[in-house]
Amino acid sequence: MKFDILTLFPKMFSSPFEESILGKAVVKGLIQIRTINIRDFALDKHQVVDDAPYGGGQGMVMKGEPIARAIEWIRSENPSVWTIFLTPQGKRFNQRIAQELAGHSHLVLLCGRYEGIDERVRELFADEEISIGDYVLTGGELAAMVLIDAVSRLLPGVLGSDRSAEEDSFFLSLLEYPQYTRPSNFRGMEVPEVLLSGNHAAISRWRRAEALRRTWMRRPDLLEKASLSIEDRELLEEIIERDPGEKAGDGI
Ligand code: 4GX
Repeated sequence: MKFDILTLFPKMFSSPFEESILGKAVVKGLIQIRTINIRDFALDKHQVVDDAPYGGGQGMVMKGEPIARAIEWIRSENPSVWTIFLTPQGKRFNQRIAQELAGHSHLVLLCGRYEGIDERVRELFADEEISIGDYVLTGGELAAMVLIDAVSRLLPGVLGSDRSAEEDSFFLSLLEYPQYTRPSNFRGMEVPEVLLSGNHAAISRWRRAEALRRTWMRRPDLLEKASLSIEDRELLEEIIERDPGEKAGDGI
């Protein structure tokens, strides 16, 4: 998978893709990340990329021409790229969208700065607009990094084994169960006994019950969409009977 990032701050992207899992994916050639400085596509002597908004008001707006030329240059290499603008006005990013994007072979991510981008560039060039959440960043760069991280880990070979694709769709409906590692006693707190029992059926049941408990307490909205087995429903009923008052928003 190829990612082309259009930005005024290409240096922001160096270390996040040099470390750990994504760093290895780059070295293995599973992902290619290229930053493109929008300023290099400005035609004037001073390489101006922003200007005051028509109609007046605060701040600056990114000019259309440098961005248009940068995108046209990428499209001249590969006409079938998918172009994404990161903006709070976009559709909210989630695991389902990450999975959809993982099906593309080449994504272009446009990172806006200032008050935004000339509307005509959006109309002409955006295939999709995505927001990573309802808060305001100083620019689209961190949003692009979040998207690349979430998409890359879905690609074959990026996470050591071929786990997770399945676990991720699972994540869409339930929160994860709690994890423990050595020592078995940490600051006076014991690991739940069942995890030391070696009884794999009992461990699976306990983990499923804990996933259901956490989801009920913290993200009850997810349970409405989850496909639950008859055993799940029985476990959940027990959980709700035992802790009816502990649900998030009910006063913890
Ligand atoms: N999820 N920002 C973009 C500049 C901007 C404003 C309007 C286009 C239109 C954000 C987010 C985000 C801040 C990135 C404003 N560009 N991006 N930037 N939340 O807050 O993606």
